[in-house]
Amino acid sequence: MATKKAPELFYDESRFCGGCGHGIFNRILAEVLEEMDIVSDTIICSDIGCNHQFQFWMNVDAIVPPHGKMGAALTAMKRVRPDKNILTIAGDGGAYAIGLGETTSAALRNENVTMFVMNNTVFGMTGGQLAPTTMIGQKTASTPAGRNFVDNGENTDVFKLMKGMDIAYLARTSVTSPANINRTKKAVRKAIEKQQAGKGFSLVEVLVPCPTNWHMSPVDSMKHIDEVVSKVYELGEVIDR
Ligand SMILES: Cc1ncc(C[n+]2csc(CCOP(=O)(O)OP(=O)(O)O)c2C)c(N)n1
Ligand code: SF4
Repeated sequence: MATKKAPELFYDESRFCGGCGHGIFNRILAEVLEEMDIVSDTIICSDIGCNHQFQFWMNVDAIVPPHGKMGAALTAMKRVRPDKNILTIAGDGGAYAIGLGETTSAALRNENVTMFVMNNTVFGMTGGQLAPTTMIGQKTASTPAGRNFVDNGENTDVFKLMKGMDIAYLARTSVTSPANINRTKKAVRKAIEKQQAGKGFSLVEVLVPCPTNWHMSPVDSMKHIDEVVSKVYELGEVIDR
């Protein structure tokens, strides 16, 4: 069987935990950047979180702003360098908790930038605490008995807020099968093309596994996304203008 060559912009091996979804997304993004031939015309703004490590093995221009401030940082980057593709890879904690104001403000202004948000339903890097996306009943390091509505509030589906906004593209995908990886790849490309066409803000949320903090095997983590997480966070394109 022919093996697909790794993207050339990888110069080292990833150090994510085995089965982590961030690694799959790194590969997807690297393939899209190479296929579109835009590696040197792209700057990736990375949030603090496990995902930020891509800079240690991907040969791309990157900036890491303070945690959660990607919406503001992307805005500044695009206004200073409108000639560049300005993207972020962020976690759901960074984009939707501490960064909810920056994320939604950039969307409300329809800034011409692109956000890729990895939703693993926890704060991964800091040990698996409750995130806005943690589902009702889900056990985390800070909710060992499971999230409950009275103490922790409803889980946040940011798409409910964003679907009424005047933005260019909003989609949710996953990485649990070759078909879902292909859908993610198409959504990533489409989001970047929206920016290139000057259409405004795009956000692709990707449901990814965090086997370490979910205390599951990589295989069970993928099943968990298909059987549980994607029932709460529905997959699909919500806005495409
Ligand atoms: C201002 C600030 N507050 C808190 C932290 C601690 N911190 C680092 S990463 C992180 C959360 C990461 O979770 P997420 O964004 O979901 O990304 P993941 O690690 O799951 O990919 C937090 C709270 C920080 N670095 N800076
Ligand atoms: S802690 Fe979770 S999100 Fe972080 S690298 Fe490990 S599996 Fe990935």
